Amino acid sequence: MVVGGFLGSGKTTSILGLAKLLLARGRKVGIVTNDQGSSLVDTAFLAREGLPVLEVTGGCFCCNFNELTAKIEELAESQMPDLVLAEPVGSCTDLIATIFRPMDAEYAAAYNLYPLSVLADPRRVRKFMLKSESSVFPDEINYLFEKQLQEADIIVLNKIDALDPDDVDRLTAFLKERFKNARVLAISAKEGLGLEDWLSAAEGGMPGFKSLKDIDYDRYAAAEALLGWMNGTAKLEWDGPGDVNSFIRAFLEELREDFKFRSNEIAHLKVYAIGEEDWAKASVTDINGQVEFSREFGNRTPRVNIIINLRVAAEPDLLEKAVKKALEKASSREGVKAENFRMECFKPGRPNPVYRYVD
Ligand SMILES: Nc1nc2c(ncn2[C@@H]2O[C@H](COP(=O)(O)OP(=O)(O)OP(=O)(O)O)[C@@H](O)[C@H]2O)c(=O)[nH]1
Ligand SMILES: [Mg+2]
Repeated sequence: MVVGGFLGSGKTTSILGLAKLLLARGRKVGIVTNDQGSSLVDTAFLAREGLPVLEVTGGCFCCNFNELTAKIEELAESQMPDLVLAEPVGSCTDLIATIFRPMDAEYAAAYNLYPLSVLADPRRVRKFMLKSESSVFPDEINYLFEKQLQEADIIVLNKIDALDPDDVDRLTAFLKERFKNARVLAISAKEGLGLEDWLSAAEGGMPGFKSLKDIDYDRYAAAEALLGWMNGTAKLEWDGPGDVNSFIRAFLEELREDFKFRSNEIAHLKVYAIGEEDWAKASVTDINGQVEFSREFGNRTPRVNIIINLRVAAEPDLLEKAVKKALEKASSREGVKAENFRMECFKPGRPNPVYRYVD
């Protein structure tokens, strides 16, 4: 079951929700995550939940098709799962032509494919609807977002806990009207609302194999190239017990302010912190949004390791400077030493799928 959707739409949160639902029904699951770089918050987070998770790093599923199928086979052998949930990179599209059709051609005897689900963040849908002036995301990103939804069999409007019912109706009606061949569902991955209906729709459906015949790879590549990627790790040490939550909030808030000042739209800023006995995870998915914790540290602690993953419409060298500055500022304000800091900052290369089947 491939769970796609733009960066920050809630893929990892909903995969965790679906996995828990399946485990409660006595089913076995495996997960494959994916990223353009390495050091992934999502993999660490899902593994910490006790789920069998493998990752495809250094490029998207379509450009690493054989690695994806190798990881699925590895999971099949070691875990014998009933279902493998796969999270493609959030800036990736054309999954039907590059993943579904090749899988169907080569592996039909071994696996069944569930329909392609694509998650949508209400804020992103609204920006797409209104081409809102408050969005500093360029048109190319809207193009990518639209292509992701065009090939979806099931469009899943997520984060409805943050909407009033009228908005849910309005956004759902818009998505149904605009993407007529897709089934549209509304969920809250965070609160576990609507997950059962989504799973039933996926289990009861078949992929429509709606290849994007008219996708313009130059525009797609241009959209991906607008996004800068930063993956990094560091060790934080306090003299005594430190407030990890406060550090994460200060660090992410510093970055948000900086990107807002420069009008660099944020796709997703995420931090995962792990200590000896506890862990925390927090994100920012909107330039005007708040730091949202999926989990906070319960107690103070003297040291943690952190993973930082940022996806922002900015040049990699600007990202690098912004991260160093935010880390320095937040460390000095919170009285913590950041050591062993390593990061990679880059732009994804032009998408170059191993296979592309369009009829
Ligand atoms: N309010 C609300 N927040 C949510 C919901 N689902 C996810 N989020 C939050 O949205 C942010 C992004 O969630 P993720 O699950 O990491 O999103 P993702 O699509 O996997 O992100 P990438 O892997 O970076 O593309 C996190 O702060 C989540 O807690 C939801 O149903 N409601
Ligand atoms: Mg994710």
